Parts: sequence; C-alpha cells; structure tokens
Amino acid sequence: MAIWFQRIFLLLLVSCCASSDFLENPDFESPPLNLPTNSNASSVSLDQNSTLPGWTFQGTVLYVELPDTGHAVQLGEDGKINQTFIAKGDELNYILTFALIHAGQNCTSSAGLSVSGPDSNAVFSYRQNYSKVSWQSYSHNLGSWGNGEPINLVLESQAIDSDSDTNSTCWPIIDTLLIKTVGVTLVQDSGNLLINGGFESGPGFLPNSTDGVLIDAVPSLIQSPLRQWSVIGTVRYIDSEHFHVPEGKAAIEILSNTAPSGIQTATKGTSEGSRYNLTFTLGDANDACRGHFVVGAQAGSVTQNFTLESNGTGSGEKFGLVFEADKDAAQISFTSYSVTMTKENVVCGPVIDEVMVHPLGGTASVKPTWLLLIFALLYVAVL
Ligand SMILES: *[C@@H]1O[C@H](CO)[C@@H](O)[C@H](O)[C@H]1NC(C)=O
Ligand SMILES: *[C@@H]1O[C@H](CO)[C@@H](O)[C@H](O)[C@H]1NC(C)=O
Ligand SMILES: *[C@@H]1O[C@H](CO)[C@@H](O)[C@H](O)[C@H]1NC(C)=O
Ligand SMILES: *[C@@H]1O[C@H](CO)[C@@H](O)[C@H](O)[C@H]1NC(C)=O
Ligand SMILES: *[C@@H]1O[C@H](CO)[C@@H](O)[C@H](O)[C@H]1NC(C)=O
Ligand SMILES: *[C@@H]1O[C@H](CO)[C@@H](O)[C@H](O)[C@H]1NC(C)=O
Ligand SMILES: *[C@@H]1O[C@H](CO)[C@@H](O)[C@H](O)[C@H]1NC(C)=O
Ligand SMILES: *[C@@H]1O[C@H](CO)[C@@H](O)[C@H](O)[C@H]1NC(C)=O
Ligand SMILES: *[C@@H]1O[C@H](CO)[C@@H](O)[C@H](O)[C@H]1NC(C)=O
Ligand SMILES: *[C@@H]1O[C@H](CO)[C@@H](O)[C@H](O)[C@H]1NC(C)=O
Ligand SMILES: [Ca+2]
Repeated sequence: MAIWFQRIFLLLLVSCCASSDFLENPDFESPPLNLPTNSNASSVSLDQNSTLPGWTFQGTVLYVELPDTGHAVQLGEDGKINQTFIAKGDELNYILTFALIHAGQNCTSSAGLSVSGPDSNAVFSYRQNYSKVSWQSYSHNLGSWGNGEPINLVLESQAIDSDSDTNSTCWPIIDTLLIKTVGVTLVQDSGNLLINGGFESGPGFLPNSTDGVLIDAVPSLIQSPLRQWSVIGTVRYIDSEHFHVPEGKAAIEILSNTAPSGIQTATKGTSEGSRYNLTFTLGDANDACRGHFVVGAQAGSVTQNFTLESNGTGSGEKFGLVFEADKDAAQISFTSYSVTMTKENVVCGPVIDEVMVHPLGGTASVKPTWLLLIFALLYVAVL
C-alpha cells in the first residue's frame, strides 16, 4: 500500500504544477538578434535578417516595448510565430495560458489571434471591460501527447473583417506564455460523483497576473482548459492568492455580459431512479462585485434558481438541490443570469466552488471503497 500511495503522490506531483520549462523565451525578454538599425524605437518590425530566440516568425511581426509588461510581440498583417516543444511524460494534457494586450483605442477594427496546436485551434480577441489592467490572460487546451512527441504551437493574426483598412486595425499583442500539464485522468474525490468539482484542475496563472484567467466558450469537456467542464459564454478562473476562493486554490467566477454564461459537466456512475444531493458554494470573489446574483442550477431534469446578495467583499454560502437520476449520467450545470460590473467597469459575477453530487439514502447505494472494506475487515477481525 505504501508503494501505491507513493505512486499516487508522485502522480499528483507530476500532474499538479505549471512548468515554464516547455517553451524557450516565453515572455519575449530575450531580444531579437540582427534588428534593423532603428532598434531603439519602442516598436521594431522584424525582417528576414532578424531572429527571435526560440521562435520562428513569418509576415509582419513587431517586437514591442510596453511600459507595464516589458517586451512583447505584435502580429501584424499575416503575422505568425511558432515554436515546437517536446511532450514530457505520458497521459498529460498541455494547457496554455498567455497574455493578450490591448493594442490601442483608435482602431476601427480588431484582428483576432488564432492559437493552434497539432489538433486544436481557437481564436481569441482582447475583450474590453474584462480586466482592471490593459492586458488579460486567456487559456487554451492544446491536447495530450505521448512522451517525446513534438508539439508545434502556432500563433497568428486573423483579420476579422477583410474589407477594413489595415492601417486602422488593432493587431494582437502577445506576451508571457505558460504551459501547464494536467493528468488526463483525474482522481475522483471519494464520495463525489463529479470530477474536478472543486475546480482545482485548470489553466495555470501567469506570474504577475492579478486578474485570473479568462476561459472562453468551449462546448467540449475534453477540449476545455477547465478539466471536465464545458463553458458557455465566458468565465474567469480565479486563484486564492488574489480572490476570495471558497475552497482550495481555485474557483470559477461566471461572467455574464449580454447573454447568460455558465459551466456544465456530467456525473459518473449515478443509477437510474436513485436520489442525489447536488451541493455547491455560491459566493463572490472579493473583487468589488456588488449586486443581486441569480444562478440557475441544473441537475438531471431538475432546475432551480439560487440568489445571493453580494457586497463584493468575499462571501460564500452552501446550497443543495435534490434530484432523481434518470440515467447513469446526469447533466449538472450552473448558469448566471446576473449582469454585474464593478465600479471600475469590469465585468464580474457569482463564484461557484465545491460542487459535489452524493447519493441520498433509500435505493441509492455507495460502492464500498477500499477504505470501508479495510475497516469492515478490521471490525470482523476484532470480533
Ligand atoms: C535612436 O537613438 C539615437 C541616439 O541614441 C537617436 O539619434 C535616434 O533618433 C533614435 N532613434 C529612434 C527611432 O528613436
Ligand atoms: C539582410 O542582410 C543583407 C546582408 O547584410 C543585406 O544585404 C539585406 O539588405 C538585409 N535585408 C534586409 C531586409 O534588411
Ligand atoms: C515552425 O513551424 C515550421 C513548420 O510549419 C517548422 O518547420 C519550424 O521548425 C517551426 N519553428 C519552430 C521554432 O518550432
Ligand atoms: C487616438 O486618436 C486621438 C484623436 O484622434 C489622438 O489624439 C490620439 O493620439 C490617438 N491615439 C493613438 C494611440 O493613436
Ligand atoms: C467599459 O469601460 C469603459 C471605461 O473603463 C466605459 O466607458 C464603457 O462604458 C464600458 N463598457 C461597457 C459595455 O460597460
Ligand atoms: C497606410 O499607412 C501607410 C504608411 O503609413 C500609407 O503609405 C498608406 O497609404 C496607408 N493606407 C491607407 C489605406 O490609408
Ligand atoms: C512582474 O512585475 C515585476 C514588477 O512590476 C517585474 O519586474 C517583473 O519583470 C514582472 N515579471 C513578469 C514575468 O512579467
Ligand atoms: C431563473 O431565472 C431566470 C432569469 O430571471 C429565468 O429566465 C428562469 O426561467 C428562472 N428559472 C427557474 C427554474 O426559475
Ligand atoms: C458585506 O457582507 C459581509 C457579510 O455578509 C459583512 O460582514 C460586511 O460587513 C458587509 N460589508 C459591507 C461594506 O456592507
Ligand atoms: C443537500 O445539501 C444541502 C447543503 O449541504 C443541505 O442543506 C440539505 O439538507 C441536503 N439535502 C438532503 C435531503 O440531505
Ligand atoms: Ca476550489
């Protein structure tokens, strides 16, 4: 059993930690070589003679210096950068977090940023009013590969409106990238029929970030950077260092701007006709988000609205919803209907954490865990 424990411990160690080892020059602080002669300008266009350590580039790529974040890269028309890293270890998911910087006030159109791995792609754009500072962290799940396989990470600009004047387009500016590995198979907490109900498994937080990580809509549980949860609209992944998190190190703040936003998952191993209690903590992130929160919880075919009056100073209340399973997998979702903003015009909303589904007595039966078995055996032995 000791070995078994050690293995689990090692597995957790391997799968828990963000690593900056995967990418070379992830924050662009190693300057390009052979810069064109006007190299003291705050924005330099890289040419065929320049090289950017760690990266390959094509099209219009600018090396920019910014007052708050140091050096970054701006992808202009047809601008593209890429870097290949090697997968380390098996059964790992590679989750990317990167900073996207606001490129100016005077653009009539904004180009998007396309982020791709060998078999994943998503387009991001800077969203006004989603952070206090002029940059935001976004995340993308690159997928999983076997040990030693090369993963080519490609970032390129994507003009949204082809008719627009490229001189008045804001092109995306990218800074600090971070790759975090998470085990493909997550350990299920004993007694909880949900995986990652505490949201501890998700994207990494950038070193200087105080505003969490934005997770855009992702319909698939497998492709989501928030492991085992799909996302509708936008949510903010928040860390306990900078926000009020009810349990553990991370939680979800649901951000509704125009349409409702939320998260969704499914239980594993519910049995038809049995009754269960869905319990969760609803709260606020201590980010000055005041308002009347309305969150709809769904479990199987039961839906109910829950409300919380938030004064934005960090609160949490436990709620429960009893449902009867009609299948071996029940849909669980949380949807926020409240449109709330802080005084500084930052979109904010309710926090969800500690989501658990456990069986209630009656016809439901808990599968005996090894611990229970051992206790039962000990009990018999003592007798
Ligand atoms: C670069 O610096 C030199 C001298 O330090 C100055 O003459 C020149 O105008 C600067 N160029 C730019 C584009 O700032
Ligand atoms: C690259 O360097 C070569 C040799 O120094 C020079 O002839 C050429 O003009 C440079 N190209 C650009 C785009 O600056
Ligand atoms: C960028 O991608 C190309 C293929 O599209 C590849 O040949 C090149 O090695 C990549 N660059 C890096 C730094 O991985
Ligand atoms: C934006 O436009 C205003 C007025 O047209 C101008 O004063 C300002 O310098 C421009 N800002 C940038 C970053 O170009
Ligand atoms: C976004 O914030 C700016 C100022 O920070 C404000 O003028 C603007 O109205 C806000 N937008 C929305 C949609 O609230
Ligand atoms: C865009 O800017 C360049 C250089 O500043 C200028 O030569 C070109 O005419 C401009 N294009 C348009 C469509 O304004
Ligand atoms: C974090 O912020 C400090 C102080 O503003 C700065 O010196 C440092 O370079 C930043 N680190 C990163 C990774 O951006
Ligand atoms: C929850 O509230 C929303 C918004 O007020 C409403 O559209 C929805 O029908 C309500 N759901 C339930 C189950 O009451
Ligand atoms: C906010 O709510 C908490 C608990 O609900 C309370 O202790 C605190 O005094 C309230 N703060 C303000 C400013 O109303
Ligand atoms: C379900 O959980 C909630 C929150 O912990 C609790 O208040 C409620 O009594 C539970 N319901 C049942 C039927 O056990
Ligand atoms: Ca948590």
